[in-house]
Amino acid sequence: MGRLLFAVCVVCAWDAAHLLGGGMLFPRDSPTREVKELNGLWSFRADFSPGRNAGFQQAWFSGPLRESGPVIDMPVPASYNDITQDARLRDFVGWVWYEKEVWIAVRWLRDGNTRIMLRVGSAHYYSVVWVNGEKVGQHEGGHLPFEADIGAVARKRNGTSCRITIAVNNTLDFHTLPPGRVEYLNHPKRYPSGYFVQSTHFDFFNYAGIHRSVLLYTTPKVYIDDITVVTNFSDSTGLLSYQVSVVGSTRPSVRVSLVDQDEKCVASSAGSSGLLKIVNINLWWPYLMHEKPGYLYTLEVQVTAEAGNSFLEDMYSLPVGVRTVQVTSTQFLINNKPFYFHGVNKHEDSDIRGKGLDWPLIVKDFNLLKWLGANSFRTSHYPYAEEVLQMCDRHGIVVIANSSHTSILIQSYIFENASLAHHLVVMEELVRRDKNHPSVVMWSVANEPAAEMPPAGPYIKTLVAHTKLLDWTRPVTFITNSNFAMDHGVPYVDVVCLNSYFSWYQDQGHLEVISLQLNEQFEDWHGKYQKPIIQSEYGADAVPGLHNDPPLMFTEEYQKAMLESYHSTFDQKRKKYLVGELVWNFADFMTGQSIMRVAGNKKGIFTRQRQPKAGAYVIRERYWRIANETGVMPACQGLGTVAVNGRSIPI
Ligand code: BDP
Repeated sequence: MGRLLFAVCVVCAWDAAHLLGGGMLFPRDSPTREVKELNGLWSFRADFSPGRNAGFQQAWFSGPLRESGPVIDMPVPASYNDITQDARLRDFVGWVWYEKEVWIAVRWLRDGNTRIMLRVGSAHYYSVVWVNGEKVGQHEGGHLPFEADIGAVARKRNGTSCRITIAVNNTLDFHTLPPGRVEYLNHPKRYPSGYFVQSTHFDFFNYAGIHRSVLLYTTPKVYIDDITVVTNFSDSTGLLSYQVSVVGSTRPSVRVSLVDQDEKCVASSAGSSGLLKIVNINLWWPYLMHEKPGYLYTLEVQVTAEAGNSFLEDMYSLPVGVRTVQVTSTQFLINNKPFYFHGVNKHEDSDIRGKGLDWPLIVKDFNLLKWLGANSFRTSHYPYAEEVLQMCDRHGIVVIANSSHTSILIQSYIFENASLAHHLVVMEELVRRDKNHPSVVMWSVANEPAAEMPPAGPYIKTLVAHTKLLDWTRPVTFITNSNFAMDHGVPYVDVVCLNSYFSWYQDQGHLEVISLQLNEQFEDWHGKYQKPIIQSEYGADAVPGLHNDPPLMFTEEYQKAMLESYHSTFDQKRKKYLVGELVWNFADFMTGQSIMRVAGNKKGIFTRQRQPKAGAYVIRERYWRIANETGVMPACQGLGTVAVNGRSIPI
């Protein structure tokens, strides 16, 4: 084991208790809860010591960070990599340290019946958290939230500010998700002593740091820990079964009411589980499938309980949508109607911020999705911010939710039990966090998991079975590369998702082979498995502004021509069993440096700055045409039309 990774494992061994037991309900204000954002500038230092563990040896958490060495300003949320001019920080591997001094309201501290929670939306990859020098917890894995109850520690210092220290390590090994490896290059004439590099076997930059919001929030001591809703309908009656889990009292009294968008209570019930019936239901529909897409009700949950001499009350409001999802051998059904995914694959990625949550970017991306006529996306290659899924719920954008597993690492190590154990935890965290989003219609347990290797079969089988146990209401899949052997793992999924790059990685420059090869791909896979298929990736790099006619690889013309060649075969197969097409990729994104990439992956139909390339207009024209053809979209939604390539396109 490399020395660097050893530093991570020593920390793990200190305290086996992980931060996350519950706490997957998104923190919201309510009459009984308060939320305080800790975003903004934090103090920051990367531990450049040779073993990367000076911070632990010298206990940097025990006093203000500025006293143990120099600090710089670091914005949160953001990846730290592109914030400075220092290439060493951009490419840093190991522990970085964040710190912020915050005030906690006296009313929070004085009320012993108030829980004070510290929540990190996500930090990549391994995090340890201290408050006033006391360790409050740790968490493995980026892209998912974790939290700690800091009430007891904060109350020890009533009346003074509170110092929050978070150490984050981005090292990836065979058993992390995604996997990677640290290579030590021991050649004294060629590399400095102790030289190592982090190899990653996935195609995006290993951005690191605190990527999503850090919050303090309160709940009463008796609190709503989790809510699960499952929905159905019969004719015009909606059915919503709910389950509320309460912590802190064995005999809580639970009341729920469902409120519509006119603020009318349409159903209510008492008890920690039950079934609500909603007459004249407004179903949740995808964008472009109904004139009112994304209809949400609010499930208001109220809990009261006696705790000692006190009477405690907690309230939480959960947005819910009523819809069903089903799969047949040839169709993907939403509310019993065939749904065709005409969408994109995305990345959480942008200039300067890296993978940091950024509201202007999120809203811009949703405007671009609508401009394209896209009704769906895949959260390639990891769980996205909760804020993004909330937008999807509200706008009716359908989501395939991915775990953080992606690798083209052809090594059986990544299928060992240690990887599987962590992968199962990630699926639990993911399903628990995202199960109530109507926009999420399918889980994907992995992306291109070297499916031609025999250990992949049982590994995928276990993951799919486990995910179905966690949530029986949604189909489960994994994303496979159509070039790899077919059998491992695929028999267990509900929908076959295929990535293929004909005339790009094979038959380079030969656009003329696409329709033959794509046809063969579809017929083989459907013939063998009799399951609906989604073309989950296809695309070509296009350097923006690079032109050649007739098309040459890397020009905008080539990307456009390649997309068009795929589309003609899609049109034949979508009459049969093809249920979706997701272009790779929505926008250009940063990757590690290699001769395969020109300052990042350029398969975006938009640039990294979200400007359309020629391919974006091809997709836009196609998606609006498909939406109009389904006949369910009311003409143009009254938004008007725009001329594209001499044609009138609705927006
Ligand atoms: C696919 C991978 C994706 C890559 C893409 C590409 O799933 O992560 O970015 O290839 O090479 O196989 O552009």
